Amino acid sequence: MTASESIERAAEILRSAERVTVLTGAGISAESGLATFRDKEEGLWSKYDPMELAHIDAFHRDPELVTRWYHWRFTKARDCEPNAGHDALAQLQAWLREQKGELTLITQNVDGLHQRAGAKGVIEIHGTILTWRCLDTGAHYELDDIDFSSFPPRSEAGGLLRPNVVWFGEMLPPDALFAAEQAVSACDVFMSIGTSAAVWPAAGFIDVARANGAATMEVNLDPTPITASVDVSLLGKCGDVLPLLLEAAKG
Ligand code: BV8
Repeated sequence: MTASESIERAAEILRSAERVTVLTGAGISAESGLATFRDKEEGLWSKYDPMELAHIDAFHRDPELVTRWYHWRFTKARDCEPNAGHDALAQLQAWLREQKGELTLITQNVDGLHQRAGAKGVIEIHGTILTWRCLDTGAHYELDDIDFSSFPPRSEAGGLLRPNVVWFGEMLPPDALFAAEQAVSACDVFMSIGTSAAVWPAAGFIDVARANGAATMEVNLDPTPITASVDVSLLGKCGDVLPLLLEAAKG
């Protein structure tokens, strides 16, 4: 299939969809200027592997390094803007709702950009970088309420503060995982967008959707382990492909 035939095929599937479930990864935030996990971070962090730093063991081993990394990441997330890919997904969700359908957006990203683009009911299965919590009291803090003059930051109770993200080696938040599994099991279309489809349990969502009869699609810059098995593969940048798909679906 040519690229435009693939877009039309995907649009045709979306036009007849009632329940669409989308899983996004770091690739959809790349055009906002946020490095993905598999691209090398630029500058100071180029010598660290994100897959190593985003681990509960790394935090216990070196809380200063890990909290500096997350401070650096959230300042970039706060200073950047949602891109055309985030905007198109939020508009697709609104359009499907007008057609009496629904789109559930599950994200592995912790940057909050889907919400800033207007997406509703976003399921953050790997948490968020935009709030932190005290290991001693469990109290949650907004970024502006945290003293980052020293690392690792501490609460006024003196406890260590950590970001509310899910690290490798940690369980996913039960409520988010349950909501995601519900959406994956009940959808008639499953879209994997901007993710290398390599991190579990999110990487298994497409298998559950397919087993329940959903049509499957992928939007990604590069091929991934699921590219060969989806019904429609759209290779390209989210910021280019998703607006085209939205326009084609709306006819
Ligand atoms: C758990 C938050 C129970 C923090 C993250 C089963 C089998 C094997 C291993 C496991 C398994 N079950 C559990 C595991 C262990 C582990 C895991 O999956 N390991 C992997 C590496 C094999 N999983 C866990 O630990 C999970 N917990 O299951 O609890 C348990 C516990 C212990 C042991 C067993 C069970 C917790 C996982 C969550 C970790 N937290 N993030 C933070 O953000 O700092 S993961 C983090 O990495 C992201 O959230 C994301 O999930 C992942 C990176 O993936 P992507 O988002 O896809 O990003 P990536 O860079 O890889 O790819 C980007 C893609 O975009 C590329 O394909 C690229 O081509 C494309 N792209 C780039 N630019 C664009 C683009 N596409 C379109 N347009 C563009 N412009």
